[in-house]
Amino acid sequence: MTTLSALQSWVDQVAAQTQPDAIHWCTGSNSEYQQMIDKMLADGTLTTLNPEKYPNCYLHRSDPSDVARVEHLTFVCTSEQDDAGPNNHWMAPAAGHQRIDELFDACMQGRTMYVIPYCMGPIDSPYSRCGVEITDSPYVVVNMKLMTRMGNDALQRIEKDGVFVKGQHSTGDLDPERRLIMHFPDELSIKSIGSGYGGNALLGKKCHALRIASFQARQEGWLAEHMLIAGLESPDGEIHYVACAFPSACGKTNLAMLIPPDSLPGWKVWTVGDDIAWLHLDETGQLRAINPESGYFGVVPGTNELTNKNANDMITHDAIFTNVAVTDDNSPWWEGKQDGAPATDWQGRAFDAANGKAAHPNSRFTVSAKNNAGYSTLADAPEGVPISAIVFGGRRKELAPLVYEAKSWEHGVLIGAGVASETTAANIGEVGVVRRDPMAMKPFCGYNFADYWSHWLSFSERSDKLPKVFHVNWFRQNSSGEFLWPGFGENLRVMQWIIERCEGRVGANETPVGYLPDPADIDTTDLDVSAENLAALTSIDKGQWQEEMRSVGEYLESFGERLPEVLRRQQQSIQAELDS
Ligand code: GTP
Ligand code: SPV
Ligand code: MN
Repeated sequence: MTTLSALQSWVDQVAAQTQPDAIHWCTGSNSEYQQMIDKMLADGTLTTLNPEKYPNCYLHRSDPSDVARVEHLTFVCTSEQDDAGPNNHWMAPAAGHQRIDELFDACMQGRTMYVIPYCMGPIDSPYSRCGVEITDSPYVVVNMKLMTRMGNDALQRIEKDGVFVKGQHSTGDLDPERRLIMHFPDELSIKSIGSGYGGNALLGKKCHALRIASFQARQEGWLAEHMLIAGLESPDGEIHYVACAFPSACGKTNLAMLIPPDSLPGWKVWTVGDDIAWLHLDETGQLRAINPESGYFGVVPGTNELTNKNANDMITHDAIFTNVAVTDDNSPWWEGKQDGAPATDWQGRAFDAANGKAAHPNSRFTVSAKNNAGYSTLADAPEGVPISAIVFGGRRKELAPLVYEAKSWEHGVLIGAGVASETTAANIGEVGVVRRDPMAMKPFCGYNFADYWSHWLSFSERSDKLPKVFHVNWFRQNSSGEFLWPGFGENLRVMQWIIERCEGRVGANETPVGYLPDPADIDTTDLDVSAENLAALTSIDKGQWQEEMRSVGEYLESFGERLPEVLRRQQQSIQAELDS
């Protein structure tokens, strides 16, 4: 079914191993999508949602044990353990293959094997990279159709390029004891079994576009990052593009689709991407970004008309919902939805608050980017968009101010390396525990973080036009657990300050940890935040920061001799300044 013998022989080999009843090469057509949907409606994998209110929307209820990524079962298999680093679970490649291949043996008997050629990035972009996912899950096929450029066009490019990332996936028996996600960066290959969930199963996304791509990006001089890309259009029509790295379920989709508050007339926000950015220096030294994806796999809870109108609108048609609740008129329902009430919970049981939330906290929507009213016209541009600012962020009740700016690129890399955030339901495991999540890439960097930071640092040798670097925190709380900052659309006020800093139009207060805004420089027109809260949001607590910088120092040292000296010196000088 392909002229590329490397692809045909790999497909043959996987078929021989997994023994499917049939093999289907995906074309990416709309009729193929509908065929897959119909098949899943027939076997109960999907149900139809209210066709008047939610046309072409479907609900998938996953196995209750299969609702999130599984970092503890995710491995990077490099020949040397040090190359994967302390930030990854590691297995030697031969051992990794052996362990997972046992699970793949004959696992597709009675099933159809789907071959999905896909292109991450605009089909005609030099920055794009292709892959082929083999899967026995029609749910994966339809999600890949919504999320990537998939099918015949991608296959043509693969046949032309001659290179592709191999992704082998099966849902297996969904037993968490037989679930593994393995990456073989040297072979450009991924093997994943035992899960049908997004990041574990849609191999173009986290497995390819972050773990494998970050590994390739280091060798080739670019960056693959867990970042949204948004264009912020000011009333004079100028658009500044920003790339923002926040950990999973910490606000990327929401910021990428932001609707400005009424008190900031004339502003518009355009979505280029909501989860992943591939960043390259162009020949002038300008950093440019493409979004390798063409759809969204977003957190449902909290989405509504007020928090994220664009997302709320785009999921009213042609969307797949996973693990949400359902109302008695068969509409999807989730915590934070403004209307209706749950009749059935995410597991299909009659809703009972004693069982916990109605929708799973990590319930997700899948939609094509075409559904987004704010989709940027440049999202398909092969050359990507120029980046004015890089913004790191985390979910922190305490410590981190609303916004601060790095004093240099090197300082910015330290800020990124020191990002910490409360864990969320996007991964199976404890929620709400603060952990280091450098550049929001803790679960996604395909190699040793120490080498990754060296790679980041090397960009200042290659360009004198790098974007400014910032850190934001929308999640500060008071002692009663209330947010100090309203967040969502109001975050534009902070992004405005960031743009003004990039343009050199506004001053800032210098502190040892970075430049902070003067509260008077944040536009607070019609904003309901007390002067006291704003002061707390725009200042640092010296004692807490002394402790934080010590902890960042200890964390960095845990990477041993690979830690770049420049980063160590950055940390030490800030520590010394705080201690003086
Ligand atoms: P992934 O898809 O997991 O990578 O997550 P993401 O970074 O795109 O997170 P998303 O925008 O989906 O937000 C996750 C949760 O945080 C949702 O429940 C949002 O409603 C909530 N959230 C987003 N932005 C804000 C904010 O500014 N303030 C507050 N309080 N909550 C927010
Ligand atoms: C995340 O967990 O960061 C996500 C969802 O964006 S998943 O694609 O499952 O990784
Ligand atoms: Mn993500």
